[in-house]
Amino acid sequence: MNFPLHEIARKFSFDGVAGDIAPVGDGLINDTFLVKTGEGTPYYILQRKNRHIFTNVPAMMENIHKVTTHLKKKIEEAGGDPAREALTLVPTREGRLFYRDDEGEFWTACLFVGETVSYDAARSPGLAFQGGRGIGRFQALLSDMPGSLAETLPGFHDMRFRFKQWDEAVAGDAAGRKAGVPTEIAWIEERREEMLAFREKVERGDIPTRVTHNDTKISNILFDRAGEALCVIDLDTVLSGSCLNDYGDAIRSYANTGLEDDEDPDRVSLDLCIFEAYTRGYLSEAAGFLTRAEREGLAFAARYITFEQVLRFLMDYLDGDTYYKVKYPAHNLTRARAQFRLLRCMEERYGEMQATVGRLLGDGETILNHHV
Ligand code: GN1
Ligand code: MG
Repeated sequence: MNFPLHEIARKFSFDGVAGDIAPVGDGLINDTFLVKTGEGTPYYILQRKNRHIFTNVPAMMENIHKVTTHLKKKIEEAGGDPAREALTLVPTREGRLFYRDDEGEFWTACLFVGETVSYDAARSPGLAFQGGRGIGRFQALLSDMPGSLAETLPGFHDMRFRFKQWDEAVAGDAAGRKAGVPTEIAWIEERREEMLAFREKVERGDIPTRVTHNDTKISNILFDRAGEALCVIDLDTVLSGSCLNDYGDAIRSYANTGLEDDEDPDRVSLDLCIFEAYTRGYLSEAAGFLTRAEREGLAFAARYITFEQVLRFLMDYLDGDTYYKVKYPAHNLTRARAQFRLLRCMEERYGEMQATVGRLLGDGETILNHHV
């Protein structure tokens, strides 16, 4: 789609004049652009939010504003650099957190954090350690955020809700694709009970809810030139939820030896070395606040979120690709199959994952004896 990007950029209180505006990133939901300005003025990120998925953009932006305000306060108190270590929203010239164009599209902007590196795969344990540290710190800094967040994406990592959507998608068979994927549908059904059992721990309150990110793939964190985690980005999904989802989603992303949408599932497997490094980094910040139930749930959380992603990709395939952007007709099916391969590896190596977490926490037996 062609948007009048310069006209939209002028709605925001940018320093300098917008020059080159070009697409960046590989998000599956929004459209993201880098806005370059003249010499001596900062660059900006301009985004068109997907309003079919984010049905309440004003509430979402309020959530992000609350989170970034708190992060900046804490970073400043700790002697850090709030402009680089937390996202900075840039308001419109009228002082609003979003601009709504004549077509009803929602646009938002934030500062581009320069001199940083981002990755779409964690190829070294050092990087994985840093990523884990970054998310652990993000959660720790937000652990005393006052007030609450609006529930902008109801049921986001709630498997009961996901299964409700799933049942409707299978029954509706909107794209007429169901008959072609009986094996894949069985993958979901075979795991229904164990997944709901894990979700029940959150529903019962055994696992607490906290301020969490909910989309912790490696591309959503910026690293500095020295390789240290600097700034957590893409805050669209900041919500109140279990911190285990952030951990699990990160393992799904970091410890995959292949791509999320790998066309060759044989390239996909679980890298236990990366798993250990991420966990080590995460625990270096989070061990202090994790409850016993959370510690016990860490390894399974990786299976939970990977399963959720298999379900969501397959569901979108059945629905006729209405949610995720696709590059070819069977893209969502390819994604579901690649993520399923990762899930199978996690199931096979679950004992080792449990043992690793236990060893790192220094209470191996408790964790080892715990079965979901
Ligand atoms: C979506 O658009 P992006 O890449 O930030 C999705 C996540 C998925 C991810 C899979 C709001 O995130 O939940 O894990 O794709 N975001 C939403 O790559 O559904
Ligand atoms: Mg996202």
